[in-house]
Amino acid sequence: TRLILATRNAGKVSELRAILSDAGLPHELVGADAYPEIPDVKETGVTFAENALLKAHALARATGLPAIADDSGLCVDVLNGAPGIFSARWAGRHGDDKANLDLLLAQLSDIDAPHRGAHFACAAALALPDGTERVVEGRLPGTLRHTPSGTGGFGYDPILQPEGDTRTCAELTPAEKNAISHRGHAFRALVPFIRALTT
Ligand code: ITT
Ligand code: NA
Repeated sequence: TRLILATRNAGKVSELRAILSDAGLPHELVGADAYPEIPDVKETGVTFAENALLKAHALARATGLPAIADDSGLCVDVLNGAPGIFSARWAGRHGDDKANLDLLLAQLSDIDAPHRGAHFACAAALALPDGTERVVEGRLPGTLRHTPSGTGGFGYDPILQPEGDTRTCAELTPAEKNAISHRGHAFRALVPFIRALTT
């Protein structure tokens, strides 16, 4: 079976391919870029789960194939959960990882270590063309560094230090990150539903 990955974020696509192939799914995974004629859906939801479902339903309806999507972001304790669902456009331009990270660091420059708690959150959604849906969530708790470190991953990885580790997410190998990440947890929880509903 073909399974469409409803994302245009290259960092997510590579993580999802690894997570889903480690889970032994027999599906052929196709990125949304294989369907350039299908417009991106507006992320009008107010939660990660709502946005993930919006993206998955839009692509399932448009392609007639099962689709999976993720909506994810960084939730900072001292900012009451912001940037949250606005993580990809925190500095204004959608997907400008460097500007987003620089702005967040500037906003937190006066906050000292004990108050720099944060977590990555991910909602993983499956939608079928007939409207069937499943959505699950995962988290990665940690603290925020004052300066970026590491070159792996994407987005806010260079500043999030996972609980119990001394490195940032950008200093982990892809396999190490997937083992503990919000996206890893969420999609491993979605795998049984993918198996049951699409194979
Ligand atoms: P799609 O909507 O096409 O999937 P997107 O990048 O717009 O791609 P989101 O709306 O879910 O995706 O925004 C996610 C943002 O949250 C992303 O741009 C990063 O800034 C941040 N983020 C999510 N997961 C992350 C991770 O594993 N590591 C670092 N930053 C992450
Ligand atoms: Na989003």
